[in-house]
Amino acid sequence: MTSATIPGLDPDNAPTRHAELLAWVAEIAELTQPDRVEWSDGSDEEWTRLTDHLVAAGTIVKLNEEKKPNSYLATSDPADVARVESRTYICSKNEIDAGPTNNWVDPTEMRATMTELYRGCMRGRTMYVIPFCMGPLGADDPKLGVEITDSEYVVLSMRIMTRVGPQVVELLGEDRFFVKALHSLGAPLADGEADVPWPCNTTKYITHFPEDREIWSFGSGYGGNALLGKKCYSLRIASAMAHDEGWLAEHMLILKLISPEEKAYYFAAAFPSACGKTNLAMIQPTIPGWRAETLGDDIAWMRFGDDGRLYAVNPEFGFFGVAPGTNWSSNPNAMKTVEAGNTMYTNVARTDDGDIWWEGLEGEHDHLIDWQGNDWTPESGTPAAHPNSRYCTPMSQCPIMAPEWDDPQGVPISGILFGGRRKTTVPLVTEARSWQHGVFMGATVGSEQTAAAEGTVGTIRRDPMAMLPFLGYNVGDYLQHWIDLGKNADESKLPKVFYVNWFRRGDDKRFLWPGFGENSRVLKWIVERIEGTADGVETPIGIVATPEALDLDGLDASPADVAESLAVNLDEWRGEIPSIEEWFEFVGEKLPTGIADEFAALKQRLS
Ligand code: GTP
Ligand code: SPV
Ligand code: MN
Repeated sequence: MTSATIPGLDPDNAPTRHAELLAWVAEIAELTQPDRVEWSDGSDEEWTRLTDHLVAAGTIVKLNEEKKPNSYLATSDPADVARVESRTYICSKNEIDAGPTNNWVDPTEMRATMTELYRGCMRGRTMYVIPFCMGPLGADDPKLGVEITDSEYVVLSMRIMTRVGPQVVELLGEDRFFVKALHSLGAPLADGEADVPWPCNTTKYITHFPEDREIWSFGSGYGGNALLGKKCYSLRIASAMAHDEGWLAEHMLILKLISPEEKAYYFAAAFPSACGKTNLAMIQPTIPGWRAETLGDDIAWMRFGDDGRLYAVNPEFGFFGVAPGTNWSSNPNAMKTVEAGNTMYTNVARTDDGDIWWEGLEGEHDHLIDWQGNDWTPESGTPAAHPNSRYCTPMSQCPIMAPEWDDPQGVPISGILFGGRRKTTVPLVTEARSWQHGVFMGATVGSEQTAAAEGTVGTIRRDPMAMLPFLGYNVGDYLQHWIDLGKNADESKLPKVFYVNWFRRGDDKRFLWPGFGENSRVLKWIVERIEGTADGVETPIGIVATPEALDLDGLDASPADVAESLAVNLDEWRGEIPSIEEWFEFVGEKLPTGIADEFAALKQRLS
């Protein structure tokens, strides 16, 4: 088919006069050969039409309207359940600009390979064009994008996760810059061929062209592989933009903590995937008089304001949260958010009365339909929900959203927290001695692998600032960028940096620290350090809280466990040195001098 004959492609049918956008849409339609082209408007009518379509196709089921209003459960192909880091590429012009942590292919070669994959790949399907905005619509320089996709599930999820609709088209105007984000399931249908519930392709590419600010994704319909506003744009492409323009795009939650004196403190915290960001973002403090509100659970864009402070905004519009482990006691605010309805669940289990269930959720069931569509009983011996099953839900439904969550100004950050999932070695909370020491802490974050990506669960890997899978450029340049931002700032206005670990374990594998709402006790200590009122003990690794300095009133944990959670075991830390050494050797020649200096000083203090 030529453009003249693909229904919906006629520019007169388009809601925009943006010449570059219209030309790109025509080029992709001619390449991918969809049956029709449709411009997504994010309307309720579109939501109803596409959910009806996917119910008929068997991709999603409608949940019990009384229990989960306007909500659906999608179950994916068992081979398409998480981000695929081994198939994720940063195709910068020069290999050094992507390396050493990213997969790299020459951009010309990659474009040629993927163009052949895209040729005819939307046959039998509808090509949707989704204009979207990351961050508040009222920003001076709104960050726009357009995703082209042949997945209705992606259209529905993008409506939840990003700002879409006529206001975005208006912002695009006739010539405003936008990120081109091309996505295909890679599953064309021959004439009369029946579709499968979760079309995808065994060949997958999640490709970024950082200099061109472009994303090409092929073969997966899941999460960060397919909802291109999220990790692809807001972290990989945005981190490259931020490096060029002097700001930061980070894998961080944004939290507001309000003291009994009604003073508000904003924190940003980076933990690797499935290591507790959503839970901390929605924390329900257990200590009397303290309250928390949230601004974001996964991504923060931060830049210095005119007053010299670092301000953060959340580019997202929804939560794509890990389901297992979420419940009314661990995260009541997430539960209230999803219970409000309008939620797309993926790969959780379904109850006989059309509700959902996952491991860790309250309620016992003799029978379920598991995430793969099989009958499940407590004797099955397999998880009913996939460990990386997720809920996708509008942020506006969260009962503790901070009123300023949609403010383009952002919020001034008082503290930055880094953390990972470590059974040993890393204490509950450590304060950095300086900005540069904090950058060193972030640069050496280690964490046990989780189910959020393919790989062996439990293996420790270094994950700088929890950005290892999300860096759009060279990690050495990235760490230098962090150091430079601190050098050029007024140190007294910089956020203080802390390293936390909620996951330390005792001999019998039990968690030493109860975590979740009790983490407010750690946040209180952090606030008091910022105010200069709490004690900490100088150790070779930084300033560590003492049990006496933490508010442990009413805590259900043994004093011995708390002490062990805070212990700095010098032998364990000496044992870290070879693995940090190995990591820095891998980072290579671009490792900043400032980081090497911090490492030398740490080794000195440990010797
Ligand atoms: P992504 O969305 O993949 O980026 O993950 P995330 O960092 O938002 O992680 P999330 O908050 O969803 O938590 C992941 C898992 O860690 C869940 O199973 C939680 O129950 C568990 N978890 C979160 N906070 C704590 C904590 O303080 N202590 C313990 N023991 N587990 C926690
Ligand atoms: C993560 O893996 O860090 C996520 C989920 O937040 S995804 O959007 O799939 O990247
Ligand atoms: Mn994440």
